[in-house]
Amino acid sequence: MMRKTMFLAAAAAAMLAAADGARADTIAAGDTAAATVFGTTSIYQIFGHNGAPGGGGAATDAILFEFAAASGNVFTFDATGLVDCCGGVNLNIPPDGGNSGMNVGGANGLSSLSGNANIPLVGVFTTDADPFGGVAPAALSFDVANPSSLSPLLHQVFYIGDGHAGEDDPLGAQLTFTAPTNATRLYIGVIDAFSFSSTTGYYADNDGSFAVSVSLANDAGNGGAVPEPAAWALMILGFGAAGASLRAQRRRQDPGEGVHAAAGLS
Ligand SMILES: [Ca+2]
Ligand SMILES: [Ca+2]
Repeated sequence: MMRKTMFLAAAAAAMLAAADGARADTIAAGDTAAATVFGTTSIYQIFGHNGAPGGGGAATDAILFEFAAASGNVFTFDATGLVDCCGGVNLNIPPDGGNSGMNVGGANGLSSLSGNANIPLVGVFTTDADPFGGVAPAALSFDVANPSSLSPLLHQVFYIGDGHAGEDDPLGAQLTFTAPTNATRLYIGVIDAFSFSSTTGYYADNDGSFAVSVSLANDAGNGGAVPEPAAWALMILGFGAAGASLRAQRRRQDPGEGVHAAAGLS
């Protein structure tokens, strides 16, 4: 009996660890950390959920950085490297994204994202609570040529690009991203979909990677804000509706890898 209990406890712990993704770095104010974001790294693949519900093969887990909740947590990024969209194509997409627009549907409780480039580096903030089944916040839209400093909402996927103002300009002003006060997690990854304009998916045919440097500073002293229970209650509301919507989307879309490859898209 004792052995069985211990085994079950160990198995549960292993499952919890696996659900958090392939990699989890802790980052403190004043620190800089490095990560490799592959073309296959779906921003939507968090807490063990499928990050490619639109099809096109399996994605890899979003890269996780954990940090202490506080007001004034400001992240900055430097990203370099190249990916490609669809196998057999030369690596030609920088962190700011490729030369056509996108309108990618959200998944797993995270918002959609649209903009005038495709497969850019993106991020999203969460708490330690899995957003799956919750109502995603409004979608953001970005313009590569007109980036701005942002204060994204929890679960609101946002454009990072190379982390600097202007298109493919590493000398451009550093962009700043202020985390929600109760956020404890930053995920980074890329974003993709069939034709860049449907339910997120089609990561498996991407090649290459971005080298990303992530820095955290706190501009509000040692804020030490406490996560708000009210936020948890809000996330629990509407679980059913969002789940039903996601299932409906999965049924409608999945044109298949062969169709996708022939189109030479996404
Ligand atoms: Ca840029
Ligand atoms: Ca792709």
